[in-house]
Amino acid sequence: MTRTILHIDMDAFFAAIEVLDSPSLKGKPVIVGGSTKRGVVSTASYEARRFGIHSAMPIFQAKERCPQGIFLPVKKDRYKEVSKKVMDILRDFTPLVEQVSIDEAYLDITGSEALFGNAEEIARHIKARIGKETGLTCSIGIGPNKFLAKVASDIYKPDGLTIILADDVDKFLSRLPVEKIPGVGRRTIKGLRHYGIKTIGDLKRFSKEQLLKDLGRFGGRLYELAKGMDNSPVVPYRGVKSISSEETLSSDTGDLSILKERVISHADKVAWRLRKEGLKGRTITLKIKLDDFTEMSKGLTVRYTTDSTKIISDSAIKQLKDYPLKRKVRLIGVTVSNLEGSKEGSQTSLFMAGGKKEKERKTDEAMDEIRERFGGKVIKRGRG
Ligand code: TTP
Ligand code: MG
Repeated sequence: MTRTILHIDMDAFFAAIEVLDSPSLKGKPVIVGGSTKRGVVSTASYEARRFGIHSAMPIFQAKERCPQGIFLPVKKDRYKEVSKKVMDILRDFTPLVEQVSIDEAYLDITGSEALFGNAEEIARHIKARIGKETGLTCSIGIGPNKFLAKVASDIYKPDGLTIILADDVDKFLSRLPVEKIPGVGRRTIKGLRHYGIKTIGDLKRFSKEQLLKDLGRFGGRLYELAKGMDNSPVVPYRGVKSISSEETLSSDTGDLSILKERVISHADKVAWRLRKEGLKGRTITLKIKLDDFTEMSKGLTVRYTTDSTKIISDSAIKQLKDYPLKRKVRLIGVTVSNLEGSKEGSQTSLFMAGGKKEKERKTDEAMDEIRERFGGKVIKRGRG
């Protein structure tokens, strides 16, 4: 089956956030990195890169190359907060989002095209939303697999959008230096140079047996990548312990009917992701942050693992009703934890067979189908 994979990589991520938070830095060489004597550069703005500054370079060297540079310490928590916002936006397009670093993710949008337009339209849509909601730019690559999508996203940066069509794979790869292959480190490059291999095109002159013999298993992988082949799946929620959805409300409110509606919407999103991933959870937690920034999150453990929209939203609403709201709410969300795979025939499947629960499952399935066909925006669940 042909797949459509997107690879998204934020531009000069840490530095771009620093510029966002201090607009006077715009257009200046900004270098973010360890502030100790032996610190290294985490990243640099594109202006600073013109001085030859790059990630992992010692700070003292960066200072020599660019004495007028603005050197800032790493604010990891702030970058994580923005990263979360970006990943949440991506998950609005498909639950098949695999985050691979703080600023990078793969999306499998095979089959999502009917919802949001073709791959290019989806990518433009994503860029627009990230721009609007975070103020940052990203680069996106589109290809028939993860490897090609990743290669594509690196071709044009910043604010790039590059598509590798199946017919153009050879053309794209033949001139690409081998170091652009993810996982190819200095040692492999040295080994490849030994055989006069500099580009991916050069790799293709060698047989699979030869590469396997000289480079071991990685040689076999290189042989496939050189042909543009990569079957590795997009694996969302790798080892995750919970799935959640939350939002900072556009204005603080104490209105229970508004809060209830938001809880249902977040419960629905979480349940949808669980179902798409073949996961079920036992603990449902309502998270609330009040306007004085105090936070409360209460969990409720249900008897059987579930992925049902109704059970999750009912439980979260119960927690909302039980909570004495003394102030206005600033943030609200729902988390499901205590997860297990639903395909292993858990107790729930027995419990679900027949009766009311069966009806709920059918409603969920019907809703998922509609959502897949027409997009998440068109269906809103009624209040349960
Ligand atoms: P990258 O995506 O590699 O770099 P970047 O986002 O700064 O720039 P580009 O536009 O080329 O994508 O890494 C993401 C963030 O991870 C980066 O902003 C800082 C951090 N990082 C380090 O802390 N150390 C490193 O060696 C690298 C490569 C990145
Ligand atoms: Mg980046």
